[in-house]
Amino acid sequence: MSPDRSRLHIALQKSGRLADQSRQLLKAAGLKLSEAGKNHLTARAENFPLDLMFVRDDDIPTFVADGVCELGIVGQNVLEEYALGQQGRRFEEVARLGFGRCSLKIAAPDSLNFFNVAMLAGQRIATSYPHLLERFLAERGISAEIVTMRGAVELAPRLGIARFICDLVSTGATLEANGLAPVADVFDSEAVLVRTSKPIDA
Ligand code: PRT
Ligand code: ZN
Repeated sequence: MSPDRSRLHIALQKSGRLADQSRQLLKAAGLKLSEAGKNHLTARAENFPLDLMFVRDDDIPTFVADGVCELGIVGQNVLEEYALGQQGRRFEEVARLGFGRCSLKIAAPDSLNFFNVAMLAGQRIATSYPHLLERFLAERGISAEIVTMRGAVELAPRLGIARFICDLVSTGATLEANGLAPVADVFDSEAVLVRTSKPIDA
């Protein structure tokens, strides 16, 4: 199904850390949004030819890269991980939005007194961002085993799955609660507005 090209389509996170601020941003820009109920996957702007699509943040790069949505609001971490996995990007960053700030960091058990990135060689590192981690390691000539987990990455050391983790951090409270401490920065991120660079057929 190809979208109605007389209207713009923007992909937003349905629920989660970016959802409220993404909608607030559109409202602050003067758009009147028809109130979407909790289970609605789309909404319309009443005063501008714009449709909103509420999806999981992980799906936003695909929607925008494929041109299903001309625009999207998503974290740079999700975009970059997607681009590295696809060996290319079909979207352009239009603006940094100043919210959703976080940093992808490597963390180690807080009992570790000394850390140097070379210590990652030959170790297992659990992450939901295997491509970003792989690039970080490759740039430093380090060979390590990446264990991909969809969530609960902080539990990996305690479960004996991996000694190190690579996960998003904002306040650091989750790491601390799990006896972990940040030791290296892999990627800094914030929410961005992206547009497709796929040619749109009329
Ligand atoms: O359901 P859906 O797939 O859409 O959502 P999600 O669960 O995948 O993502 P969500 O809503 O958790 O995060 C959406 C985006 O918010 C991320 O892709 C980041 O760009 C951004 N963001 C900002 C964060 C954080 N801060 C953050 N702290 N995403 C996740 N976290 C997690 C982190 O993974 C860890 O578990 O929060 C925990 C750590 O928080 P602190 O404050 O204890 O350090
Ligand atoms: Zn997600």
